[in-house]
Parts: sequence; structure tokens; C-alpha cells
Amino acid sequence: MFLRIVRGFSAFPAKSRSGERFYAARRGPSLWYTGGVAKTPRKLDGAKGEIPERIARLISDMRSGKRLALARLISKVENRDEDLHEVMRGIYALSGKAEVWGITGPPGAGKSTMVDRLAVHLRERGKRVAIVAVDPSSPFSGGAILGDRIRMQRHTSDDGVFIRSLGTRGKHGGLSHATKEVVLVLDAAGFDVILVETAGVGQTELDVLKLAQTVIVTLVPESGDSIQVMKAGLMEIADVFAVNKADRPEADKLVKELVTMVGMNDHDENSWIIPVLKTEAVRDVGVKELTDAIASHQAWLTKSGHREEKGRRFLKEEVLDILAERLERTLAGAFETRSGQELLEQLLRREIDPYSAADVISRV
Ligand SMILES: Nc1nc2c(ncn2[C@@H]2O[C@H](COP(=O)(O)OP(=O)(O)OP(=O)(O)O)[C@@H](O)[C@H]2O)c(=O)[nH]1
Ligand SMILES: [Mg+2]
Repeated sequence: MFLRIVRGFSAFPAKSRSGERFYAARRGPSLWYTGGVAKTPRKLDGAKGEIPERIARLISDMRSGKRLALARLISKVENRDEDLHEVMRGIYALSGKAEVWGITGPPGAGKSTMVDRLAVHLRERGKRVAIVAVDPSSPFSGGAILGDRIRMQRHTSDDGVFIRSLGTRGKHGGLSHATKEVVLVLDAAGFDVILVETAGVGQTELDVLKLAQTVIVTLVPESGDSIQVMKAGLMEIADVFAVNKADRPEADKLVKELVTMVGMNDHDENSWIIPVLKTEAVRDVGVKELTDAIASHQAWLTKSGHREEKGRRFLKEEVLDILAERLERTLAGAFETRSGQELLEQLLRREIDPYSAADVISRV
């Protein structure tokens, strides 16, 4: 493996008699990260190191409600800035208190209208609300979601509401990982509820939703039969169904189909039974009931122990995401080093086969 963390050992670069480079381990008190064939091992700060002053100041400004500081920290996370690690180190202990609600559904189902309404209801209940609109198809932040921003202008003078759009950054998986970390920053900033809207129902959106404790799937009568719900994997991720645009015909039919589908799920007295609600987001009809249903789900999560279980799963994924991101970066440079190029030459000369070459790289 390129990435080798050896607890209780320190590593130093060495060369075998046949000229092969490797890292040898020596007993020692430190935690080391060895970054590749030609690199010198670098000591990790560990979790206890000092947070640089400028980051610490940004975090304390964010905690005292300064929006600019919050926006700066989010940008650092979104852009995978070189301060990313320090920012996460500084905010992590402050996070873990917010409720995270994910809102998904087909394009045009009324998700943004719903989020806007939910925010109003939450404000009435005295909650501070952050809204993250994720649009993987948007080539840059804020593109396709600009319209939503305009719709949400009613919140601009309210200190208790913060709105941010996230677009495509980096490659696959990158957006959902960055979104999770943006949510952690908002959590650390002290928002009580974080609403995450994702456009569409592709894989990226499903990944994004893994960070939510409660997932609200918004459907509309004309989005067709419930078969689509099955196909898109929505049944597996939904905690609450909202049949929006209930002013349109066929809404009751869709509600009935969904209730039947929910009833077919295995459940016992401890299971959460997915509620199906009718809403009309534009006129704020049924949104209060939706807010109540979500609150019940949050209460059930705590009571049933699922909150902790979900938390454990998210954190495992978060660390695996970080490792995957690092490995991807390291692997991308595998042939950039001198020894990497030499390995390539050996491959060309048929002196070594690709599997053995992979072994050489992963042994370092
Ligand atoms: N008739 C009716 N129209 C609604 C309702 N809720 C939202 N709409 C309208 O549906 C359209 C789409 O609403 P949005 O909130 O932008 O939908 P969205 O799901 O966020 O759309 P994307 O983010 O583009 O996928 C807007 O014109 C809304 O005014 C409703 O309950 N009834
Ligand atoms: Mg929208």
C-alpha cells in the first residue's frame, strides 16, 4: 500500500540489495504517514496539534455568527483547499448536534418550494436553519439553483437562515464527500436543522443522502406510478413520502399506491412505518404536518437506537472517503516518480508483468 500508517513504529526509506526501494520500520513513539516511493516519510500532526491561528480565528468568528467566516470555511471545504484538514480538525468536536434532513425527488417535484416552506415552519419553532442545495448537473456552484435563491429571498434578512448551493467539483464521489463536510461545518456553526436538497435521483444524489438522518422523498402525481419509486431505489432511502402538488388530480391514487407499498415492507412494533403525506408546497398546505412527521422520525431515531447506528455508519464512510481521496491522489502520481518511471520501463521491456508492478507499488 502507498498509504501506510504504522502505530508505534517510525519508517525510513531504504534500498534492498537488488536496488528496490522500500520503507523499513523502526520502533518509535510516533505515528507516520509514508507518502510514496521517492518521498520522505512525514510525521503526522495527530489530533492534538495546534490549529493555525488564522483557522482558529475563522472558526471562532463563525461560532459568534459571522457569516463571512462561515462562507469562507465552507469554500475551503468545497474547494478541497490546502487548509481542509485543519478546518475539519478545528470544527469536528463542535459538530454532532444538528438534525440533517435530506429532500429528494424527481426534477420539478417542488423540492425547493418545500424546503423554503419547511424553513419557515422551523423558524416558527425557534430553530436556526441551514439550507444546502446540491446540484450535480450544475457546472458551477449556484448555476441551476439561482432561481431557488431568488425564491428564497424572503430569508435573506433572517440571521437564523443560511443558504448555500453546491455544484459539481472534482470527480465522481467528490461532490457527495464535500457536501458531507460542508454539513459538518454548518453543524459546528450551530444550526439546529440542516436541509439538504438534491436535484434528481441519480447515484450522486443517493450518495449525498447518506448523510441525512431523515430523508424526505417528494413525488408528484404526474411523475407517474409508484413503479418508478421502486426502480429509482427510493423505497430503500425514504423515511417520509410527500405527495406534492396535491391540488392536481391523481394525487389520492398515488398516495394509495405508496401506502400499499409501504405496507408490503417487513416491519414489527419497533420499525419506523414510512408516513405518506399530501402537500401543496406553494400554498403551504400540509407542510406543518410534514414538519411534524419528520420530527416524529427524529424522535424515533433516538428512541430506537438508529441515530447512533446511522452515525457510526456515516463516520466509517467519512474516513473511508478520506482514504479513497488520498489514495486516488497518490495513485495518480504513481508513475510520476523516478522509480515509477523505471518500473514503467521494466514493464515495456517485459521484465516485469503488470501484477508484479502493482505489487511493487503497493509494497512501498
Ligand atoms: N400546482 C402546484 N405547483 C407547485 C407546488 N409546489 C411547487 N410547485 C411549482 O412547481 C414548480 C417547480 O418547483 P420547484 O420547487 O422549483 O421544484 P424542484 O423539485 O426544486 O425543482 P428542481 O430543483 O429543478 O428539480 C414551481 O413552478 C413551483 O411553483 C404545488 O403544491 N402545486
Ligand atoms: Mg430545486
